[in-house]
Amino acid sequence: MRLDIVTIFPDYFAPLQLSLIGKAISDGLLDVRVHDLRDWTHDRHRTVDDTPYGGGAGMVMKPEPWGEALDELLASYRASEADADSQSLPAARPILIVPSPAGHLFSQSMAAEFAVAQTLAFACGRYEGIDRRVVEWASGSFDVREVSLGDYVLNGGEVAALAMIEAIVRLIPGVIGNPESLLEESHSVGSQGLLEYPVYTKPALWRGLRVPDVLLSGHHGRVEQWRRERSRMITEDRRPDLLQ
Ligand code: JFB
Repeated sequence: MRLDIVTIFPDYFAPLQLSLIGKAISDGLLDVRVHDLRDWTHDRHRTVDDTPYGGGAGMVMKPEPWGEALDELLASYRASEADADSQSLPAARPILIVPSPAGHLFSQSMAAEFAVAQTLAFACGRYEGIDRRVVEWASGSFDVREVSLGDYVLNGGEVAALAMIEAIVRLIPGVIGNPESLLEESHSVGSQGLLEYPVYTKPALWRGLRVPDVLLSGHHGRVEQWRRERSRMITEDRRPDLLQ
């Protein structure tokens, strides 16, 4: 997968070099390119924002640097399309994810959909957001998806993009050592809409707290039943909406 990120804060994405995602990059499963939006400004102050038409508080991201940044991504995609081309396949439209508090709610099924994309880009806004015409224009060349991480307010798209990228990349085949573990997780297809059961490891007695006996019994059937029960109890308590 090729993953491009456009932001005025490239440093936010330094953690992508770590752990599982860093390994996916060094294994060649993932090609991440982080771009500074200010590289596509032309004034002395590298200005990316301006006052909103119609008035109101805050600033809005100017369309011109975004237009030039996305033009350059598209040109770079075309330059590396030799790949799909050599198999005489039409290149799929690149996906442009625009984190937004007004977006569709991000979900595990979206992560799974994005994980099979060949080309993903993130447009991380700041201030009060990006001039609307950028998304309008980009829709001519990209499959544009405006997505929200959740119902709370962030200062920009960067933290949302990082979370989405982690959820997406761990689903790319080969990124996670044991793919069976993916199926049992909360919110995965195999979880049957339940949250995960509690987990324990050694020692069996710690600070006066014992691991439930059933988990030490070696009785696989009873372990399974206990885990299902606990999953259901926890889901009923914390996320009754998932049981509907
Ligand atoms: C995403 C952003 C802002 C307007 C602008 C760009 N779940 C989420 N909450 N907030 C964001 C998000 C996601 N995804 C988010 C992009 C931008 C917030 N801002 C700041 C906050 C409120 N209204 C600018």
